[in-house]
Amino acid sequence: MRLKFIFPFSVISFILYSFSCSNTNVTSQNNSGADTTKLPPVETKGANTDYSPAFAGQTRISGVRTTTPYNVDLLADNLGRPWAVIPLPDGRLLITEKSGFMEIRNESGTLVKKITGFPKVDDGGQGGMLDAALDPGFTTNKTIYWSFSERLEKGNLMSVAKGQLNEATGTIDNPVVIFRATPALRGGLHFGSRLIFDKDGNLFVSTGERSIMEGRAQAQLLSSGLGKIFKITKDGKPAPGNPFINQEGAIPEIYAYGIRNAQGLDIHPVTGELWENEFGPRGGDEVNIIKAGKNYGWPVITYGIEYSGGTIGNGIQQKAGMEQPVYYWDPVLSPSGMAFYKGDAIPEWKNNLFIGGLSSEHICRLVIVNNKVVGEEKLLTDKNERFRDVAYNNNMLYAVTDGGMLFRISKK
Ligand SMILES: [Ca+2]
Repeated sequence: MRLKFIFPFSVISFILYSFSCSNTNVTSQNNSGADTTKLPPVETKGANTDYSPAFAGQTRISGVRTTTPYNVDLLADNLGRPWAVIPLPDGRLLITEKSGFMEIRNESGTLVKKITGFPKVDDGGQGGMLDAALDPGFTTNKTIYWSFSERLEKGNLMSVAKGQLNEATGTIDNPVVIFRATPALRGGLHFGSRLIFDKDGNLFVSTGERSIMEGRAQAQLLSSGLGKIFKITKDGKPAPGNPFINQEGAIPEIYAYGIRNAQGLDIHPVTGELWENEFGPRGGDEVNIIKAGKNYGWPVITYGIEYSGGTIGNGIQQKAGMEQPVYYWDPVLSPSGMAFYKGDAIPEWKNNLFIGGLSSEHICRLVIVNNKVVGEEKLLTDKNERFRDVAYNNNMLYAVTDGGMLFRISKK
């Protein structure tokens, strides 16, 4: 019975693949044979809009169901307000806390060390200590990078800092701010932010447009650091080859623009491309593949509407020169941190994307074939938690929630 379903899907995928791609590096992208039984879309609520997707499968794709048995273990329920979970090379976990510190927890979730001494964070609203990333040479140099909302004289903004993790003293040594997403505005919303290193040792940084109208318009301006994806060196300088590095008036750290509030970043394990998710307004949460110099459309095009119900701008969803999301939700996912599952233990999960859902209170699993979403599943819906971040390590997923919980998901 199973072959009957798998066979046609695989053949169609192969044919599509053969026509669409000559790069042999992409051939091993997972085809998730176990997921070919198509279920109804997992989204059953009415949409906010009658907007039409730009292509079939851009929203409300068929549902899928994981068949490999897996465990969900609650490792801790005594975190404060965790914002990110980052696996360390030895399997322990570095967890950022919104109020301005970090923790090291062991693989069982027990607190090993609280880390303090960071520059002061402005933790009102959505601000605070946000994401962290380990230097590629962390094992020897102990250097970490983190993003946070920082209060300056004229307002606040998203900043990136680095320092050395000193576990013995429980402090961060030599903390220094290396980048600021200017201008500072007064507000407590849409700071982003996630950090991830590329294969060359440069750091991708996401930020938001601060929600207020003054910031929203700046998402389209290359002279503003709001609503952007940046690519910087370990010293916070523009990464070599950045798309606007020689353009007068442009901030040279900008890698892509037209972003609303980018809450998730990860690099696809097969294609090496940067994937991003961002909060839409009311409807229109998005997943994008971020490419150098591209405009992701906010606030000119969007599948969402104002929270008050009105259209945004001219109420258009597509425009030449602006990128379409790979996938979007209407009414809502409320996406946060995300990770690709890079292991083999749960075979149908290989190279799937797992996104923390905040108001939707689940982890969203997206099956992806040739850069298109082909299946969606809701996981951990019984926890009634806002999932703030999802991380992958060693065939397992870790997730932290606004309720202070740390979960591990692994093959049974
Ligand atoms: Ca967009």
